[in-house]
Amino acid sequence: MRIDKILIANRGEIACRLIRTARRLGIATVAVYSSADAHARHVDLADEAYCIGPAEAKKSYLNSERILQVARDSGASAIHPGYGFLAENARFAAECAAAGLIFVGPPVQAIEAMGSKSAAKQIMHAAGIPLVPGYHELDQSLQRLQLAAESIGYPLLIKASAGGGGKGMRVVHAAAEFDAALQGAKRESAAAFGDDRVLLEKYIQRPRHVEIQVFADTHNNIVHLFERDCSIQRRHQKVIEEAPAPGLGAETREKMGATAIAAARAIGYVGAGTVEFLLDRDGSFYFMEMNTRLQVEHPVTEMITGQDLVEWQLRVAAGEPLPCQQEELVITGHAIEARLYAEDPLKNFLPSIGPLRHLRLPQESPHVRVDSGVRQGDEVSIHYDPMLAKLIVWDHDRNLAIKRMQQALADFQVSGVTTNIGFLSQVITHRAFAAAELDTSFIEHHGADLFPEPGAASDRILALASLDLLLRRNAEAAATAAISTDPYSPWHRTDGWRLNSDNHHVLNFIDGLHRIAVTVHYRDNHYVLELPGGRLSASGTLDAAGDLSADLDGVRCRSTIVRREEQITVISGGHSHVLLLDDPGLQAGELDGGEGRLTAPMPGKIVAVLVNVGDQVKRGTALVVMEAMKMEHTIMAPLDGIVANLPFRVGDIVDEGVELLGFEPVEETV
Ligand code: MV4
Repeated sequence: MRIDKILIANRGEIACRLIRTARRLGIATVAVYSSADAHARHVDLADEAYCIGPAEAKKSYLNSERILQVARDSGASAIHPGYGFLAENARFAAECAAAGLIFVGPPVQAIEAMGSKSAAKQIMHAAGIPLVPGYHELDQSLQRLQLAAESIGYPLLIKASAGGGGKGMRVVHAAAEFDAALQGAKRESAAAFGDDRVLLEKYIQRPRHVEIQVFADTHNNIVHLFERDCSIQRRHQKVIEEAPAPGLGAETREKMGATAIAAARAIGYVGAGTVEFLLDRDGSFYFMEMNTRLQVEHPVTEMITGQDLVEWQLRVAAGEPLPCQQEELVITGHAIEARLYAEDPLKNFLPSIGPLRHLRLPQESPHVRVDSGVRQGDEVSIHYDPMLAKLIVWDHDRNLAIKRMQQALADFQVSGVTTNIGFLSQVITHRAFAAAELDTSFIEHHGADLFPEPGAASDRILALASLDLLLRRNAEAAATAAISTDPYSPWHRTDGWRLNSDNHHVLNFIDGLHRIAVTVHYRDNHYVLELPGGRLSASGTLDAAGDLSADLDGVRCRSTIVRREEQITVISGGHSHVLLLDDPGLQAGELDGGEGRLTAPMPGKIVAVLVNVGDQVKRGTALVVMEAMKMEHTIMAPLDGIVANLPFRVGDIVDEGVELLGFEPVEETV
């Protein structure tokens, strides 16, 4: 049955991704959104969009009744659930079918069969799929479980039958611990799932998580599209995924693929599915679970096979045969995916909620793909998973792909929320990752290397922030001069030029709890910065996008500095560091010497006094005009402020460096 219009029952990056393929295939798209997503990217990308409820997922993206209503109202003939939300909800799939809609996913009974992890294992066991040696039977008597434990041997795992994703798992290292561990596991499982049944398994120590992408159509064809290694996880959340699995031999790949196809066939599967295995270090692999949805990490499979898995889904859902046969599928190169999150690795990965004040994505190419659901200015809210985007890279081999990822992470710029970009960079550049020493405890094992202390701002960070400030001030001054009545006024100079003196500025930053003063000395075509670690010569240019190309003591580097009021975020090399500027006078205009005084840059005569003591003036107001070197120079308010005193009258002669008027900045009124 042809699909002319499809409803995307999801949000964020996956909704955008699904729309992209549907549009390419000429299928009209219907987006649904919660009130919190009214301005979200997926709403703009779709041909039409319907609000389905408030931010709370239960009342919007999980509101199947409302979603089906939109399908009717919009005339959609199919629904794609994406992943998460209703993607593996058998009842929703049944409701779609009952409403005469194509549910882009597996048959209802396949979703049901794989929904219970223990039931899934029993089905797979019956189909001859290798399981971890263990006990999955209904007899839960202590005697029977003790007997099973003895035959499995130690260490063994006690798992909650109703559990999944690692919940309710206990490792037992010796027989003496078994009874107590069993009681504890049953108590936990009853509390968490209302079901205290357990299963026992041989404990596979430091396994890898390797999963096979399978695809089945409605004409009994099933293929696999090779494997993905997803061992780099934190608390059962995938962090880095890659394809193919490093070091997986052709024979194991062949066997694992055939096993995954057999698993799919055993449950009459249709559509995109993923069979997850535990891979032991001796090359044995064991069925863990089967996911009946398109996985978050599907892009790495697309990058090494050149296939669009969403196109496959839509074709299969429309009754077409698989686009490829097994022999036509080959692995080309290596792909890696990193999941970029608004979360703070140094606060136990607490979600970082707030506005995306600055967002710049890496340039896409045949080597770099960015699946993102957000745009600059969006708000990362508490309502949904704080994943910002998936960064996927491809190259001819794994080492080259790692380098691509390193660079892409460095080019991914975010300010306004804390992200895990620095953490991801640490993982991807870790020696053990490069050596493909992968297993599910990688992050736990190498944690000390992956969470660098939030060090004080380096001299480099301080130099970049200082240089950015100075260059922006030059640009502002030049712009002011360009519109000034006396553009050549020395007041517009920002090169620190002063008669017979090495003028300098002090920039005060706040870094965490520390105040850091950077003294800036002006030289002909560069600055000399006095930093905590010593002197540094600095020069640079700002491009139209606001990127800084700096030369620090002859070392060139690019960075982006994002300013928001006092806050300065220095983004460089995939890491970002936030400083606060503690020099309001430098926000705009010129308070000479850093002591907050308006002094005469050279000897001259006062020719006009335009304000009175006590006047409250806005930034840029003309205050006093002096004549020097046969030119008039207008002194303007560098900030909103109050004229505190006027020591001179028209006709007075003033020396260089004399304070021309007392000026007290006040909080700028917006
Ligand atoms: C295991 C195991 C070791 N031995 N089973 C974690 C959640 C669920 N996917 C199954 N899990 C495991 N089952 C045996 N017999 C180790 C894990 C495991 C794990 C598996 C895959 C990916 C990440 C993991 C993290 C911790 C533990």
